[in-house]
Amino acid sequence: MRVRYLFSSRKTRQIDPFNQHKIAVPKQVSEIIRISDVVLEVLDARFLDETRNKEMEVIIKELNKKVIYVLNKADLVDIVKLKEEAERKELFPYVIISAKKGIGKGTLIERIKIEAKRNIKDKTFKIAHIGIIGYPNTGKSTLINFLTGRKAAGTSRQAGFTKGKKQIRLSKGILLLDTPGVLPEKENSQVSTKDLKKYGRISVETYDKVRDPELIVDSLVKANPGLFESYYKIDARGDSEILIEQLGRRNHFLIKGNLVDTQRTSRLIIKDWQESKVKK
Ligand SMILES: Nc1nc2c(ncn2[C@@H]2O[C@H](COP(=O)(O)OP(=O)(O)OP(=O)(O)O)[C@@H](O)[C@H]2O)c(=O)[nH]1
Ligand SMILES: [Mg+2]
Repeated sequence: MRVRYLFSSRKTRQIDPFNQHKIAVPKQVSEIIRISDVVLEVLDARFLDETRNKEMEVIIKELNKKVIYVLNKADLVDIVKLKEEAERKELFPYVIISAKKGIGKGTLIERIKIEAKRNIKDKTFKIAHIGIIGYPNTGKSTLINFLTGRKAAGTSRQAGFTKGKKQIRLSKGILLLDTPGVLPEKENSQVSTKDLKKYGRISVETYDKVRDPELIVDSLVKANPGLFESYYKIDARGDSEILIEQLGRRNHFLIKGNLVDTQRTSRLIIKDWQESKVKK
């Protein structure tokens, strides 16, 4: 028999049973996973491995919830290659979308409906709760707006924009639950230089907020030989200091003593990378 879902706020599950504002973000997100019937894990299509939160996936598994991998920002990659990668990595089920450019809405809604019907735990609620989780800045809130066709969730270029939980009705019987982006606890508690480089590379920290921008530029330049040199048309031969020096001078990013403002120039390079102007 087809299950019919009715929407009414009385019938939605209690999300805030304790003083949620006093609870750390990862706890809030695990609470969302607990009350969800289906979880959308939003990944950045450019960085599938790096934006998977394995800790959250363990929680999802323990709570026996269904996960759908939502590969967002597909406008920034080759979709054929992305598909191959998702198959190779067995990210099943996955849906490829671009929340910003409007790709994949029908497929995703269809998949949500299928999994919601299959996985709704407590039939008395008759409303499928769809938790949306992921690393900061992967496009969770943009996704909600894309799906609902409304500016229901706040979005920002800044990572870490969504602070609390928010529930938005997608349709009769389907409730979307937005969450703040979370990093695995082990990355969050002791941030290493390696993590900082990763955050810059995958936009968990946006260019204006990254700590040690010169270090991040250096790691980006080393990891992508020739890429930045050809984008900026600067012969830096893999030396990030030369790249920063020459680009800063060219853009007149100078400080007292006619020196290049290396911070500002580095942030520009990171911005161009994060916005995929410079890409492989
Ligand atoms: N190119 C591209 N950019 C996107 C896409 N979806 C979201 N973005 C951009 O990514 C940035 C972050 O979007 P949000 O929706 O605020 O991301 P979020 O996951 O809710 O971020 P937090 O709340 O900080 O965890 C914004 O600048 C969006 O415009 C997409 O499909 N393609
Ligand atoms: Mg958000």
